[in-house]
Amino acid sequence: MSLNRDVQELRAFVGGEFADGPRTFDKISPVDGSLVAKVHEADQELVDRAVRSARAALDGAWGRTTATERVTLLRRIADRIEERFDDLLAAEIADTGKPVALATNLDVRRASANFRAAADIIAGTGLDSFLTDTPTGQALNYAIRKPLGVVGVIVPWNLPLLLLTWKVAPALASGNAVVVKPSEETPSSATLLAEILAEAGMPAGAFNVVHGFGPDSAGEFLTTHPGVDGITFTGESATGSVIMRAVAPHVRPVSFELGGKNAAIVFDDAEVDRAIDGLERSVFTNSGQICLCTERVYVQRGIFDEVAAGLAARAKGLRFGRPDDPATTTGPLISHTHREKVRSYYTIAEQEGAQLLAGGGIPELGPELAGGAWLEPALWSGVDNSARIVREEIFGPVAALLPFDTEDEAIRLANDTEYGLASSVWTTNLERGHRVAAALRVGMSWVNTWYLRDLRSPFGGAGLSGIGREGGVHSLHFYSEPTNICVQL
Ligand code: NAD
Ligand code: 6OD
Repeated sequence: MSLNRDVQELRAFVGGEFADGPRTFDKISPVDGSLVAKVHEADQELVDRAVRSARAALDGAWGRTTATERVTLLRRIADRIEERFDDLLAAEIADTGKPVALATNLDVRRASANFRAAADIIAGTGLDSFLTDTPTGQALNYAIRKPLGVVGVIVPWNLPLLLLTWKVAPALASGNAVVVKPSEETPSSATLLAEILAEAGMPAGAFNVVHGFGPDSAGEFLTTHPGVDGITFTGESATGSVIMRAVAPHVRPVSFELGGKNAAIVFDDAEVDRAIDGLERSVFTNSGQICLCTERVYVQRGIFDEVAAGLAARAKGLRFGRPDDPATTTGPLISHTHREKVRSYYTIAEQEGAQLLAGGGIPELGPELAGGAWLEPALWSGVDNSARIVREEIFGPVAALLPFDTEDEAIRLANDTEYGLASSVWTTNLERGHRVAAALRVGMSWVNTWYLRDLRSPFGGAGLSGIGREGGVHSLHFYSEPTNICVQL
């Protein structure tokens, strides 16, 4: 496949048609600094049109579809995504610079899988009904699920298509109309998805896209819009807090998948090579830009040096390069701004007296890639849980390694955070694996693996890492509301 693309012009998609915004902004490639796209930024008026189009779709043909019709449509969308696989892949890579193997196996594959999973859940969901004894006989109770209405979907840049479809598929399956705002850093695949959904037969207005930024732009216009019935958001915890305040005047429900400072715990009974393989994936995949990535590694003291040396060797073995080079394992960070944020923690680590085990610089990649947002990973030791590099989400290819002696201490250290998204536990003692996984205050805990997904499982975080769960029936619980009907028999 060729990853060479012309500079694109990306418009909003409103009421079944592409629409211009009043001005455009530039999307720049993180690989080499070249121009990827001119993106039409939505103003208040365009967001308002999108919300009104979504409402009109609910009041019209889309609102009258049966669950069975939606199941058929969602499966057709999944087929169309597979037919347009290469186009989506090129769009995703142009925006993010991630290596082709990663974008293929993680991002784009999950787009069709998300639609199929949502269709399967709706197809398999029945009514909850039961009989209630009353003084005058029995009553039949049942609940019907109704869509929330117009759902605002706001997503980040790290897994753009995966996270967008993760939310849009169950929202549409439940009968909602959506207005989505992709990240300003990754506008391409959402725009292509609009085209694909329309081709698959999605009625006009049921799926709308508005591009732009957060404050005083499309994001804020969407979250403050009185015509939006609920917001599902993935992004930073601080942004989640702003969005909570924005929806408060209209008392709208939110589903939040936010930041993390995820711990891995490696016990001295672990298969060490397997644990190092897992740590390599969980620290460096997507250059550490996955909310589930590990940034704190607690290692039992007896194997600390072995694990630290093993992971440092893996860091040194990462291959930077063009995304379409099959030998590339590691892409750039999403932007220069983000690289500077991550790099500021390299300085903080030095100030905190951390020992650098590997990386820590900017790789020399030659003139072709000189304009990109490239950064070596960094692994640190020699700090305790009070260090900023151990407490704050960095969202880059980084981890601090800390020793522990006992199981209780490992649990205490891992839980000593305001975040609560994910964890991984490495041990051959399965009783311990279950016990420790259950004791961690997180939404997801893996044992002897990392980021292994079954799309029916609940996904989300505790504390600063989010509100609510999505995935399988958990998504349906957010995207629809039950009405209980009680009939005296
Ligand atoms: P971000 O919060 O800066 O932006 C996310 C989205 O929100 C973007 O589309 C942005 O334009 C929009 N936005 C920003 N300010 C807004 C506002 N005031 N009102 C409305 N919308 C606004 O996050 P990011 O930098 O794009 O992504 C990285 C963050 O996302 C990390 O913290 C990461 O942990 C988190 N994340 C969490 C999960 C999860 O499932 N828990 C998944 C992926 C990323
Ligand atoms: O795999 C998923 O379904 C999911 N929501 C992943 C989130 C990753 C965060 O960056």
